[in-house]
Amino acid sequence: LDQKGVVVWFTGLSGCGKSTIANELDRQLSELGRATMLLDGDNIRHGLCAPPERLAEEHSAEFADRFGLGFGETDREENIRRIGSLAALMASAGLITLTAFVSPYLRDRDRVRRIIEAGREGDFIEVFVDTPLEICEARDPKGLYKKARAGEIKNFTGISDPYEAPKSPEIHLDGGNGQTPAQQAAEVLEILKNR
Ligand code: GGZ
Repeated sequence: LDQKGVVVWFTGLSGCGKSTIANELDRQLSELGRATMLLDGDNIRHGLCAPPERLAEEHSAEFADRFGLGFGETDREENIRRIGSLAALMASAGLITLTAFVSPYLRDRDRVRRIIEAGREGDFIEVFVDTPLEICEARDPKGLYKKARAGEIKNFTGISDPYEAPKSPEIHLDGGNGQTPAQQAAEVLEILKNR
């Protein structure tokens, strides 16, 4: 591949737009002929990091217990560890690797950063999609905030679970300023081009 791999790590609340922006950026990069890989809940939480309910159906209760990942602190930690390792491998193969996970804990994100930057300084680009909770909750595309408010979902980020905002992300997108996902993706693309 005639390109250098990199990990572009989107983080933010559920409904902040990170997955939409990452998908749009993926499309823009592909148009430029770049080889990319996008990791998000849609392809990761169905397989590599499937929740216990799913593994119980596919395998057994015991298997689900041992390997299933939910949304408690240690399950999120392991989720991010697996995704980080996968992203590091993909970047080392030269892919522009985009990830879109809530990844609410500073420590977990910094651990991924250290692993990726160990071999390749500057190859971890953290993108904080900073959309106010009120906006995310008003969007509520899957009705999850409503359920969380009603107590039907435990450990819901922003409602009953913490979100630790990045202190010095490489890119800080203001999700409350009316920009479209395409414009936000274009902003990230410009920064990638300049690197
Ligand atoms: C946060 C949850 C939860 C809880 C289910 N807390 O908007 P979505 O639906 O598509 O994105 C959220 C996704 C979060 O999974 P991640 O793998 O990104 O989380 S983490 O990085 O923290 O491990 C949301 C849905 O799954 N979801 N329950 N309790 N989001």
